[in-house]
Amino acid sequence: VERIRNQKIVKRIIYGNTAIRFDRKREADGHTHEWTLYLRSYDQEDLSKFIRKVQFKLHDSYPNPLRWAEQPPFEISETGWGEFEVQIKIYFVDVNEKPLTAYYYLRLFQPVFQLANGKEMVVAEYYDEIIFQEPTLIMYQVLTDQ
Ligand code: SLL
Repeated sequence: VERIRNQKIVKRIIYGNTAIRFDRKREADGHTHEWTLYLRSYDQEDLSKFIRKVQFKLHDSYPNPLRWAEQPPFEISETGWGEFEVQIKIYFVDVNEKPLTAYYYLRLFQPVFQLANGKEMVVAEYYDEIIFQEPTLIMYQVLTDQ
């Protein structure tokens, strides 16, 4: 595989989640919140230029804990009652670039923000950087728009 020597390209990303509480706990399964978990660019870039798909591994209490997002927005929505650690695996456009694994703690209760309509929403986010050290030629091209 051809790689570009002495090149390092950094992409700034955010992973996070929003959550909204139900009016009352759902009797059937005890769920209390609807949430959305996402990966996005810190710089409003189109991540699909270099990311092929994102795998979110949820808590084992979920049926089919492996969830996929194959195009932007790279996000999934679910309901639940508890907070837990999510494994986020990022696959790149060039399969020769090894997938990247990140960990994120999904939050349902804090921090709470007041919406304009008087409702409350939890928004939790984490900043990170993807560093491409000596990227493959294909990755270099898509990362630099060439
Ligand atoms: C942990 N905090 O990290 C604990 C458990 C479990 C979250 C969190 C619902 C799953 C379902 C749900 O919210 N699970 O009913 O399908 O180990």
